[in-house]
Amino acid sequence: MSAYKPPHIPASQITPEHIYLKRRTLLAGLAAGATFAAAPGAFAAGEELTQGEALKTVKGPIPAPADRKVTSYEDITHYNNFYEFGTGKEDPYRNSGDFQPYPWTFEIDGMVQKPQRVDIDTLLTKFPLEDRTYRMRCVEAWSMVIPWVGIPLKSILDMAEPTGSAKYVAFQTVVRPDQMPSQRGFGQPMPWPYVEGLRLDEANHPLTIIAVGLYGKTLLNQSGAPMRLVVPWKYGFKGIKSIVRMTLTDKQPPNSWNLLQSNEYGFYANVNPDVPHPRWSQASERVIGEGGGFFGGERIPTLMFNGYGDEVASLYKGMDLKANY
Ligand SMILES: Nc1nc2c(c(=O)[nH]1)N[C@H]1C(S)=C(S)[C@@H](COP(=O)(O)O)O[C@H]1N2
Ligand SMILES: [Mo]
Repeated sequence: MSAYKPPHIPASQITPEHIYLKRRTLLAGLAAGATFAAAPGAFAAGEELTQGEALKTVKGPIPAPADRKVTSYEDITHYNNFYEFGTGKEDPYRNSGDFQPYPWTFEIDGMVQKPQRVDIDTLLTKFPLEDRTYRMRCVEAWSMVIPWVGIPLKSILDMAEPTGSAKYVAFQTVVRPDQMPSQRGFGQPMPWPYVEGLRLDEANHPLTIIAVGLYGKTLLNQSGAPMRLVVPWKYGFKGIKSIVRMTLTDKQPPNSWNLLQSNEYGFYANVNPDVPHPRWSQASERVIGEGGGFFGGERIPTLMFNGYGDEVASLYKGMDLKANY
């Protein structure tokens, strides 16, 4: 069951239509003397996807939150948590310049009928890229509204045909000490790889996506290029970045923040204003970019399940949400 099987069609033989068309446009632009040379690495070989490239997206099934302003691209890409590049909020954008997100492949393995290695180009070819504007609530009590571009995680997992015994999905971030400064040397902030997990019904929920972009463009390194998890009713640390492995399993997978501080960070991590963090209240949140820039920010009340209770509360019927924090 764990035997590696290559995908049926080598991904290198496929150019997704929306990428193909854009490449043609870019190449035509180049021929016409346009100034793409300014973009770092963009289309140097005329082949690879790169960060911040325009994607063709379709309207997603979930309306954007009506009560909130979408956070600026500047704030979304300059205020991040991505400890592989440092623990400061601006470290990920400052220190991620060496990271090469393309080409990229990831594995789907474990309790599946068809374990496989998938090329990200295959994902971009196979599925419509949906606009999904979600609230994003970090466990540190700050929040944004992010216009993700993504694919339902269920569509991706189903390619591998999970077996009846699979109950959870375990996720892993890439380990590349040569490209991720906090993965080398002394004083590393946490053990690598960063790992996360979901119950299979959470993973299959229609709100759960793998994001491949935001603001209609491929992800920048600091946001988890080229693909990261987004589970909008959970604290941000569940949204594991730069994923290289998804393993279907029958055991609850470990997750990095729980391994680090199990009394402060649980497996479920559902946004819940009534369950305080041991060191601070979760009843309200600081809105990044509103009235105070990065470090100030208007405070608003935090919503149960981050405002997605109508969609997801039934997943936790009968569960003690204080014990399962
Ligand atoms: N691999 C990895 N994934 C990660 C993190 C990290 O440090 N490493 N930080 C998490 C935390 S705590 C949050 S709040 C979100 C932040 O996502 P953003 O920077 O895109 O807002 O990413 C999550 N995913
Ligand atoms: Mo977070």
